Amino acid sequence: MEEIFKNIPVVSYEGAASKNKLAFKYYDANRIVLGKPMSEHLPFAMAWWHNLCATGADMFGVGTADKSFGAPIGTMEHAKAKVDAGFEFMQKLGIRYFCFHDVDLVPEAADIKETNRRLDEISDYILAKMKQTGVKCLWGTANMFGNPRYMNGAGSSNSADVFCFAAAQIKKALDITVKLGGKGYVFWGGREGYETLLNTDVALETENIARLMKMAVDYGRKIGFKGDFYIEPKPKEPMKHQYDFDAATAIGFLRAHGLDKDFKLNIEANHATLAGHTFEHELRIAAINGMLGSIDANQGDMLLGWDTDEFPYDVYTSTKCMYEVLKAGGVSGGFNFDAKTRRPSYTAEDMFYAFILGMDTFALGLLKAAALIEDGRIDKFVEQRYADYKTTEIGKKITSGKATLEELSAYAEKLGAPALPCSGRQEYLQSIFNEILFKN
Ligand code: XLS
Ligand code: NI
Ligand code: NI
Repeated sequence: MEEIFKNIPVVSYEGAASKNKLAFKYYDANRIVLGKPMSEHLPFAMAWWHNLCATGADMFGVGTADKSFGAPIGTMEHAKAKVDAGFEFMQKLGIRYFCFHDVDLVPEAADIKETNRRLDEISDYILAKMKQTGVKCLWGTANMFGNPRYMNGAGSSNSADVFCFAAAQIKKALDITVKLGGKGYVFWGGREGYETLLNTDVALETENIARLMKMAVDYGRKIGFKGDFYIEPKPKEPMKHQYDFDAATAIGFLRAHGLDKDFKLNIEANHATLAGHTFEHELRIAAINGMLGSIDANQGDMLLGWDTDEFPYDVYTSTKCMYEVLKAGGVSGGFNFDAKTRRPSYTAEDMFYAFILGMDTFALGLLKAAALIEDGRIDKFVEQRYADYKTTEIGKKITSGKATLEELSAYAEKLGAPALPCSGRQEYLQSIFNEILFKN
């Protein structure tokens, strides 16, 4: 088969001193960090939709990038050309996983039976490539937001026929995910949300979403899917009130509907900031609830305020992310670059530069997070800050869950007034962070 990215060699690690544009400066797959190779800490994935489909079109203009890969767009020949391009791309970068929506893989036909036949055909083709290359599937999902039928959402649609169509798409996307050995299956709420209460039954909509998810779990388990289902929280865009606003909201929803044993969360950096949170906050909330599943590794732009899906570049954030991930003992999923090159970065080389940037940003984050943990000062500070609950009788009583309000009230009366809590030392801790970030 003909090489598609002819001017691009296999990208390898050359170290921070290298000036080679097509080399990793920090991502050294075999380097051992805290007892594990970098590649195991960072199971990176390519998002089919951004990398192989998106051309840079936005609401003000058409695409700038040519993603035809030598085949006519909208044909099965093009679908296969994307597979060829994607596998060559992943191999050249040492990316070991991919993620997909059903409609990223094949052009949708007028009749779902024909779309499904196309999905069978393309998944055979992908499977053969996976066997040849060792590349794996991280997760699959169904696009239940693009087609006009989903104008009111999928599980949340007012139309039972649309609800059924969503069920059909999920069933097939699960079939393909299982066929490709995917580790996870994602529900991103898409248009599951609402614009105005004047026309919306929120109770019915959210219950129906849960019903659809429950059916997906039942079917998935029936066909042998052993992985995790994920909700990917996002607060806005496209809808004003998205039902999976953030990690805490999604966890509450999963628990309320008895879905928490089968589901974890897929946390996306850009969605976290849209929700008014930091990425690390969302990761921590997921982790402490046993729900940290997978990560959509990208970044937003605070000055724009929508889901800009940029490649990760901010090392402060990747360090804080990896700190959470290391503390949580890793992720069962991976790091999916749900990211696209900027519209003016439209060439094939830019696709590679983007992944090199993202992979190096996370490699640096991993190294710096490991250094923060090994340094230990921040951990120690946090431990001491809460020492009351480990060392004093009253503190221990509170955390044991045995204290009563009357007892604590009597204790407080005896105190007169408590001393101020110890200093939070934020600036001192931030200095440590900088010191470690910029130390060679
Ligand atoms: C959109 C989401 C989407 C999911 C998969 O904002 O990030 O790309 O990751 O449907
Ligand atoms: Ni997103
Ligand atoms: Ni995403």
